[in-house]
Amino acid sequence: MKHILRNTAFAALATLAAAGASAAGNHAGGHGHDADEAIGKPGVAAKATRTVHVDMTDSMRFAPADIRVKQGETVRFVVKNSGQLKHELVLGTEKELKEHYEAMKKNPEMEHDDPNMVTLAAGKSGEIVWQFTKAGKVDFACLQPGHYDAGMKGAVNVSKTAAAR
Ligand SMILES: [Cu+2]
Repeated sequence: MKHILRNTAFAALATLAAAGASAAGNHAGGHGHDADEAIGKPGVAAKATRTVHVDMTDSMRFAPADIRVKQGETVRFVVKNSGQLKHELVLGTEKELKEHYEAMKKNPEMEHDDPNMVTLAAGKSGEIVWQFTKAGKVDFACLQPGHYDAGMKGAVNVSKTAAAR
């Protein structure tokens, strides 16, 4: 329930943020849900075929920033914040990440907690379990104000498998 409320709050903020630029809006085509599917879906931990460790630092970098997976694979990301600042890893399309980032800049206190992201205080670790259902590129970024601009981003390259074709 909490999760849904937060989502709704974010959607409202994102809409407000977008309103200035394009009053015509994004709602006509109902693109919101397509975008979610474009990057895959929340995974089931028991089905994870791989664990990928990702380190986040105050030099505004993810290590590794380039991750390769196979289509259909469920990956358990174990994310560690090795810095002194708050960092996060958010999976999304580049467009979604940019929109979300702009909304966060306007509302730095905004809290969010979705299956496609993990926000971590200094020294903390957390997990994302995600299934990559479509071949292509899934971006990820830290959306804390200033971090994305500083280059705190990366990509998951999802390769097509014979089985999934
Ligand atoms: Cu960061």
